[in-house]
Amino acid sequence: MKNNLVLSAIMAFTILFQVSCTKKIPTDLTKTSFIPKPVSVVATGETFELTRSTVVYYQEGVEGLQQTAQYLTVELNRIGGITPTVNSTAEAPASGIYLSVGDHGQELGEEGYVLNIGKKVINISANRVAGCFFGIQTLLQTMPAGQTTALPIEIATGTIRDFPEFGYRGAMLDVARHFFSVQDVKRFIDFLAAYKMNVLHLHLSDDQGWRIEIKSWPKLTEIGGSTEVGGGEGGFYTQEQYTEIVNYALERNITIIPEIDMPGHTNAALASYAELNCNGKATELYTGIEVGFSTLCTRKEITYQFVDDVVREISAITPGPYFHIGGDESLVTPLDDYVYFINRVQDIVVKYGKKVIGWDEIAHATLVDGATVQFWADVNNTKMAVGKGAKVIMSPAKKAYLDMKYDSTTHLGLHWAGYIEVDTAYIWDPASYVAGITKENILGIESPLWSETVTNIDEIEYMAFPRLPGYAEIGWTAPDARNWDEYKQRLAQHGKRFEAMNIDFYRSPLVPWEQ
Ligand code: IFG
Repeated sequence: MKNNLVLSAIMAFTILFQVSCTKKIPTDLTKTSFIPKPVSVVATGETFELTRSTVVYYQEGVEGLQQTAQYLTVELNRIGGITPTVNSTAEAPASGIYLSVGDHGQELGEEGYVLNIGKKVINISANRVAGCFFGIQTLLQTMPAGQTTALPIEIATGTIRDFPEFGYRGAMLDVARHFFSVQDVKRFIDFLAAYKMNVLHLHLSDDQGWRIEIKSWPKLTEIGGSTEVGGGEGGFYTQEQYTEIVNYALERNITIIPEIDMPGHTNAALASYAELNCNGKATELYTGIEVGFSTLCTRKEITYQFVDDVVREISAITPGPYFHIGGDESLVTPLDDYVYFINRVQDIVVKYGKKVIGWDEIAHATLVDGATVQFWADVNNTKMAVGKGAKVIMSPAKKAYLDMKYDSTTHLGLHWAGYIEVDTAYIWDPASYVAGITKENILGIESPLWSETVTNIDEIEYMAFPRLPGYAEIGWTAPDARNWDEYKQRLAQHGKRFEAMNIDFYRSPLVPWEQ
């Protein structure tokens, strides 16, 4: 009997010893594969234990901080199945997770943060609530990506001080060539939030589809929203659904920028209203992928009533400061008509309180104060725009177009701008990409995903991952702190995160994905 007891004790101890050895307790915060790479990470070699009793506190009297604390609890529930209490507090708690806002100096700016992980208290503090949100994204990357039942979640202690290189870090989703549901757009927003991007540009209209309800011009969606590339059923967002997307993005510190592309890329509108055509005849709906064949009638007054109504209605439900007027590939609009049109449309956008963004071709017009051009292909347009006082969003097709194939074997995407493997997408610096366009001229970076060949969320994921985190890092991390050989090791660690989020990503052979 005695021997059995001794044997059982030895077995129990052995199992306990093995378990404690296999569950590596993290103590070196600098070993975490953060993307974007933070400005500074200092480890203090201990461990914070996140348990069912961990409380989330937020500094009382700071607008928006409670919502950010709620966001954190939703994420903690997704990861660890815990439902932390959320409490406001006048001062720092002795334990738990604590969000606070204070004066951390000019260097941290509007989006920087300090993440202090102590043994008992994790404090995320910033000049603004947005900084706390981005600090949460960093904290989440110290935890398992997917659902874990192994509590406590152990987090290595230390201090991270961080702030972004550019204030505009975004992606564009073309919902016109192929339509994507509100749910799909929200999932795309989740991807942007996870990597500290803060802009989603929605390409809401094109030759193949009109995707946003305009109450004063109902046929834009009744007819213009009724199909898509390939002849599918298309679709559109009601203004209520658009507002749902805007609010979902706002909760994640993401600004929605609506684009109505004009005067070219307008066949869906021209098919919806005969009077918008110079010959007074509605065009046929178009489901191919050619570009440059359509134009609004730039010398008809009804065109400007149309634009005024569209800009007014969309601006009224867009809290963000920008309205994107497109302006690309107006190949059948005579230049003087194009310039006349762009000049008038800019005034309409300003009238409704928004700042103008346009593709780089709008540089041919007289740019209003505060106008921004989105560089995609023409260096001379972009330099002309800077010469007229405009800022630049860097979206070089050769580097940043998410619809470009990875290589010649990629079954989705186009390759007119070249193949963009994960290294090509990462190894470039927006501030030196175009001679004469410097950091001072640049608002930031945006990676457009055009959807001629992309038809559903799985295909969106395949084209966006793993390149999107690289664009997020280019927008956040200083160029001298970025290096492909070092980055790819961190990216490899995020493969597990992509899997945990059920992201159908391209397993590039250039990345040493962790098995
Ligand atoms: N260029 C067109 C897009 C799209 C794209 C596909 C811009 C600004 C090629 N315009 O990029 O509408 O067709 O890669």
